[in-house]
Amino acid sequence: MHPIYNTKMNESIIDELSARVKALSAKTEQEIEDLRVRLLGKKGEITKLFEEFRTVPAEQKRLFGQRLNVLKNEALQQLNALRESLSAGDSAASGEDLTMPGDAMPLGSRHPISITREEILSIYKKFGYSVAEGPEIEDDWHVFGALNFPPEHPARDMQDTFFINNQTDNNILLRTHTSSIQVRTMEKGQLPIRVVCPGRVFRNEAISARAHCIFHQVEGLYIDKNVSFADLKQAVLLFAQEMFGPDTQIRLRPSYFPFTEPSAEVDVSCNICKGKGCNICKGTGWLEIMGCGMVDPNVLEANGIDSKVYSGFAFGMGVERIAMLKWQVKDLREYFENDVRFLQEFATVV
Ligand code: 2NM
Repeated sequence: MHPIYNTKMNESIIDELSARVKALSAKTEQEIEDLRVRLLGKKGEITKLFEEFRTVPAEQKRLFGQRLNVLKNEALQQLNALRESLSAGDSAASGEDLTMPGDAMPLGSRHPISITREEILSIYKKFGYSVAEGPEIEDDWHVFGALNFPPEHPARDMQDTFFINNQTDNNILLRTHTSSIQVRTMEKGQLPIRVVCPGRVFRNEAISARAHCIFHQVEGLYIDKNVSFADLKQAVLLFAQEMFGPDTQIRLRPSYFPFTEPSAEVDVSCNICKGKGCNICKGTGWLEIMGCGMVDPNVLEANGIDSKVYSGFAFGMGVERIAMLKWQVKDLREYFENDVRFLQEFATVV
C-alpha cells in the first residue's frame, strides 16, 4: 500500500517535511532558489504531495489538505525569511539596527595661521608666483650681509637675534625674516624672479599681546627688466582686494628698510567700520598689513644681478597680523597656546 493512503504515514511525511523546512538555511540567493525548486518547483516535494492529494481517500482529504496548505505556507515564509536575512547582511541575524546613523568621528581643525598662510600663497600663485622655502637656521650672509644690512646694524645684535653658539665663528643664527630664502633664490641666477617665501622667523623680543619671539612671514620678490614702483602699487592693491574684499582701498606711507629704496608701509581701509573709525583700526579707518619697496641696487649687486638691467620690488607681511585682522584675534599669544577652545573656533573656516 502506498504510504499516502495511510493517515499516520501521511502525517509523518508532512511532520518531517515541516521540520526540515523550518531548519532550512542558505548562504546565497542561488541556494535559496535551489531550495524553492526542490520544495515548490514542478517536481518539488511539496508539489508532489499536492498531486497525490487526488488519490487520498475522501475521509482524509479535509485534514490532509489543511496540513498541506500549512506546510506550503511554512515553506514560502521560510524562503522569504532567508531572502531577507541575506539582503540585510549577517548582522540582521544578531539583531543590529542597520538603519542607525554611524558614530560621528570628531574632526580636528586647521590652525588659523595655516589657513591664513595658504590663503596668502594661493592669491600669489594665481598671480603667477612660485613658492620657495628655506632653512630656519641660517648664516649671517643670507640674513644680513646680502641684504644691505651695515655691519653695525642693531638687528645683528644679540639683543635682537638668536645666535647659535658656535666656538669657531658666531655667524650661525635663527633667521629673523624669510628674506634669506629670497637671497637663496637670487643666488641661483635665474631671471626673471617671481617668488613668495613663507616660513617661521625668530626675533629676540619680549612676548606680549602684539609681539612674539617666533612668528610667521610671507615675503615676496619680483625682479625683471623695467619693474617700477607703479607695478609694486598695483600688485599690492590686487593682493589687498583678493585678501580683504573687492572694495578694499590701500594707502602707502614712506618707511625705511635696509633692503629696499624707496620703502613703504601698506595700510588697507578698515573693513569693520568701512573707514568710519572703530576700536579695531583705533579710529583711523586704516589697518597696517605689510611693508614693501623697490629692491635696493646694492642687494641686486650683492646677489650677482646687474642693477643697470634689472629692477624689482619686494614685500613682507606677518601671517599672525593678517590673521588677527581677519578674525579680530586680540592677543597674538592665542596662536601659540593651542587651547582647543580657541582652535575649534576655526573648525568651520576651511
Ligand atoms: C619687507 C618689506 C620690504 C624684502 C626685501 C627682500 C629682498 F630679498 F628682496 F631684499 N625680501 N623681502 C622686504 C621688503 C621685506 O618685509 C616687511
